[in-house]
Amino acid sequence: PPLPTPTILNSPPIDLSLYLVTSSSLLPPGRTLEATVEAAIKGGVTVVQLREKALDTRPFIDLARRIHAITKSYDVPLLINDRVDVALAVGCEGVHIGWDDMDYETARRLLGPTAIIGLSVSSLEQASLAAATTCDYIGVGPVLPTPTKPDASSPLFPSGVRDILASISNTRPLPAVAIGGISATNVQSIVYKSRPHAATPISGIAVVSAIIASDDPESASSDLLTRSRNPPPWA
Ligand code: TZP
Ligand code: MG
Repeated sequence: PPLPTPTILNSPPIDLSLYLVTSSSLLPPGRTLEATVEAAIKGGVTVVQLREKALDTRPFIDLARRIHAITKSYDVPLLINDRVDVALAVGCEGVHIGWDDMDYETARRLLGPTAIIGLSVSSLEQASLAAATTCDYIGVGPVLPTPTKPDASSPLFPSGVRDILASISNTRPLPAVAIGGISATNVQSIVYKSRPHAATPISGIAVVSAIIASDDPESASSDLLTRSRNPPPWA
């Protein structure tokens, strides 16, 4: 008989609807990341990833502690990009890692069964590698070209996201967020066009600049959330 679908014992239910990825370098002058994250959560952000490539370990941990105090007070999970050690030091909810970071199994062993661990997926091959782990979700992208990540691989476009979701739908469908170049003007179309036929659609969208660089992160967040939940006018 076919093997039963593995039960994911270690997934806490995570609301991935609106996933904020930080980048302090994109903040408007005079506004702190703390104020930005709090406003974004008030606007509807459901999960925060601290992604601060330019920070050394000590200031990264200090910032992560301050951000975690905020996210925790709203019951929003905080994930750390790349750095399992920083997540452990801070005691936050998990990490987001890619294929040059610590390997998934080691990260899981260090962080424990209840931590949230997300993996980056930019290709069908990475999708199948991720689906073979017990990771909690995948971040799929870049959907569109984006100046925020100049070293990103070539854009997948919504059709590429759709192919990736479809490719793992029979083995281990994973909650997925799309990332890269998503803004208020294209979010509806991206969510709609990336829906695979007969497979699980994306669980949310992840953005950096559309919230971090916005003059009004709270309304930028609520606008993204509302739009992502409604089909485009032409659909
Ligand atoms: N991974 C793929 S694209 C990207 C990351 C971290 C950056 C997305 O930034 P933006 O500003 O939302 O396009
Ligand atoms: Mg990484």
